[in-house]
Order: sequence, then C-alpha cells, then structure tokens
Amino acid sequence: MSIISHTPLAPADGQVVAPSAPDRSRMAGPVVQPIQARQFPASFAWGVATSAPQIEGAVTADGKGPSVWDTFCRVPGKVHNGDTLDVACEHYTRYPEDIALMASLGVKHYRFSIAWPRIFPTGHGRPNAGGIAFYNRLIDALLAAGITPWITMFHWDLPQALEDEGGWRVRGIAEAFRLYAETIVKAYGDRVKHWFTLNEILCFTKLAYGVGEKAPGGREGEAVVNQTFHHALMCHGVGVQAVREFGGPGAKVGMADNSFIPVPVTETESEVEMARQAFVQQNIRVLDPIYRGGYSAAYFATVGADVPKFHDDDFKLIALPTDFLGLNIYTGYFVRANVRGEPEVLQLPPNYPRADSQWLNLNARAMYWGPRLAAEVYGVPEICITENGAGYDDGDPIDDEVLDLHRLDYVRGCLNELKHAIDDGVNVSSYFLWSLMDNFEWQDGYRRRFGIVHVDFATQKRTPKLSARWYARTMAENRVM
Ligand code: GBH
Repeated sequence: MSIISHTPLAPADGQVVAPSAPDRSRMAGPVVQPIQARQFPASFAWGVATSAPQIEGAVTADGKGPSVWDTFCRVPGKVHNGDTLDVACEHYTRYPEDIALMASLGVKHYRFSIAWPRIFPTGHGRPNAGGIAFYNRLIDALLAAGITPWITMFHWDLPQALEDEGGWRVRGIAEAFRLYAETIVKAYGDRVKHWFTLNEILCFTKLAYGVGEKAPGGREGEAVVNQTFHHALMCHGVGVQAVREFGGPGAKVGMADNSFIPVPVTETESEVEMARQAFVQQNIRVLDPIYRGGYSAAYFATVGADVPKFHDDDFKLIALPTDFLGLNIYTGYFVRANVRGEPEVLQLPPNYPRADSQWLNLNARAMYWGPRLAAEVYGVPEICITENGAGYDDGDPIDDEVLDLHRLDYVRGCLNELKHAIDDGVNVSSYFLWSLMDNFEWQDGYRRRFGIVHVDFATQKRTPKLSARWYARTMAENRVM
C-alpha cells in the first residue's frame, strides 16, 4: 500500500499566500473562454409543482369528503409501510410557511391541484363553502407573494362517493366533472389564468382499474380500462369548455400528460422516424384523439373487441382546441427499427442507471425528444413541462444540509436538453420541478422523496436541499448552470 501525499490546502503556519497570476507564456493551446450562459428565453416561466392529496393532509377538515386514495391507503398492503394521506405535509394549515419558503427561493410560478372532494364531498349538490374558502386563501396568499398560480383540476383524488357510483367506468362521471370544473373556474377564474384539466390519465385509469397499483386498485379487463380512458378524455374536454366559458379573458388551458417519450438511439433519419411512429403508437389512447379528433384505425386494431362505448359527438368535446400541452417528463425509452422496420423499444441492461424509483431510468435526452415530438407530430403550439424531477431516498439533513447531488445532476441534465429543444425552435414556455417538497409518493408512501425541500414528517420541519439552492439560482439567472 502506498501513501499518497497531498499538497496541504492551506499553509501550515497560518500565513496568507497571495494567488500568483498564471504565467501565460508557459501555457500552450487555446485560451479557455469564460463560462457560456445557457440562457432561456426572457419570458420563460420557472416553477415548482405539487398536488393536493400528496401535501395537504387535513383529510376531514372543513367538510372534506373521502377520496379514493383515503380509502385505498387503508387497505393493508397497498401503500408502503401503511402510510396514509391523513397528515402529509400539513400544507392545509402550513401553507403560509410554504409560500414564504417558495418566495425565499425566488419561485414565481406554482402548479398545484384542487382536491375535488373538498369542493364536492359527495360529488354532487352544492359546493362545500369550507373547501372553496381554503383555495381562496391559498390563491390570495400566492398572489400576495408574487407567485402565479397554475391549477390542476384533477390529480387522482376522486371523491369516494363518485367511485361508489362507478367512478371512471361510467359515463356520468363527465357530468359530475362538469359541475366541479365549472364551480372552480367560476370561483377562482378572476385570479387564475393557467389551468390543467387532468394529470396523467394513465395513472387513474389503467394503473387504477387494470393494474391495481393505484386507487381504487381494480384489476379489471382491458374493456373497462379503455372505457375509463374514454371518460377521462371527455372530462378533459369538459374542463376545456369550463375555462372557455367561465375563465375570463386571457385564460389558458391544456392537459398534463405523462406521454411515453421515445428517444432515437443514434438519431439517424430512419431512427427519428421510428421515434415519431412510436410516439403515436404509444400515446394512441390519449394524444391521438385529442389532437386528431377521433380514434385511429390503429387504435381500433389494437383494442379489438375491448373497444369502449362512445358517441361520435364525444370527439367534438375531446378535441376542443387547447392552448398548451403539459408534459410530465421523468424518463424516456430508447427506440430503433426492428428487422421488420417497425419501432422497437430497447430493453435496458441490468445496470442501467436509475433513480431510487425503479421506473425512473435516467434518460435526460427525453427532455429534448418529448417536446420536439409533440410539436412535430401533433403540431402542439406551446408546451409546458408540468413535472420533472427524481425520487431518491436522500437521508436526513446533517447540519441542516441535504447533499442531493444525484437529483441536482439529473435535473441539470434535463434542463440542458430542454434548452437544446428550445434552441431548435420548439416552443416550450415553462418548467415546473416536481416537487417543491417531499410528500406522499402514492403507493411508495413517504419513503420515496422527490422534494427539493426535505420534510421531516415527525416534526414537519422543512429544510431546503442543495438542489433547492441550485434551482433558486437557475431560476434567478434564467439559465442552466
Ligand atoms: C407523477 O407520476 C405524478 O404526477 C406525481 O403525482 C408523482 O408524485 C410524480 O410523478 C413522481 O412519481 O411502468 O408503465 O406502469 C409519475 C408516475 C410512474 C406513472 C411510473 C407511470 C410507470 C409506468 N408514473 N409509472 S408503467
């Protein structure tokens, strides 16, 4: 074993040594330029995102009804460690502190969701005044702190009472959603100009009624799953209509989708074409009907006998023009052509890097191809990155610090790719980091942390992680560093 001796970092006897100027005459090669600022457009909106069920807690406060997640998290074995939404980040009462925290980080845009069961505890009837009042307080406090609210109408917390009527399986959900969407747009539309209808349709349809991993935990067949997709699409259209009718001047609306993002491995012309085809194929249940006004022949061929019931008129609603598309981008999938010249999604080698969330393969290039494909294939006029981030089990703060360099580094890589997409002419207007703070990560409970602010769930103490400090500077300087 050899002992390596290092030059001491500081002179031993405390004397101060002035740094000497480098002797340029002894240096070869080109002069290194100062760091180039990878600047974003001046109008670019930087923000953070959360959702009501994941942070609010106070699940019975002021007349709130139970959601399917309140029920699901009590079913043994469904959520890691038996964690519930009951307390979460206590944001329902601590929102002033959380807004002050955002302001201290220089956050100017905040995407959050409204809890449907706070507004309609049983899904029908008159709106619950206590629920309406909470979001009035929240919105007013945000505006007072100079933070623009961006509202997601639905982020998976369906009122349990509506699930008891059939939930997303039944067509009547669209009328219940109309009542809800119109109520919240009328209540908050004077102050809120940015709306997302639904968050990630896949997660409250297929994963919730087919795979059983998300509430209400159904394991039903593809016919039911396709029907839930169809009803979700209708509700998206209903949400768009509500914003057009009651949102007032300047209101904008779109969906927040977790589109499947294909990444061509070598970017040859043929592989890029494979990526375009895969983008359509893999998003055939959501993007195709919204942007092409109906189900495609390929869709009917895929679903076969499990085709959902629909009315032709439904597509007038589903395909209503929107202002932007929200993309939640965490990962991407490498594609190339198979022997038949069709797109093939590559298996990843076993040691391919990923976050602690098993599904979150680190593929920053998705942040280039996702927006680009949406613009090229469907002509999306404006794209919002509604979520991006990484779930790591960071560990507790040491001396008030959490050195989450893994999260920071992945997000930085994603932002570099986003900058590249913008430079290539893709109209991306905003970016929301998921998430402001550690929160209830669905079936993974509180173990999986996505926050740039650490939450100690025993004391509710918030500690900004290193990534928060870095992101604050990124937002302030409007550039990737
Ligand atoms: C988003 O979900 C959510 O909007 C947010 O609430 C959540 O906290 C955040 O991201 C972090 O997870 O293998 O085909 O089943 C992303 C959830 C996880 C949904 C991966 C799709 C796997 C696809 N996605 N999941 S599949």
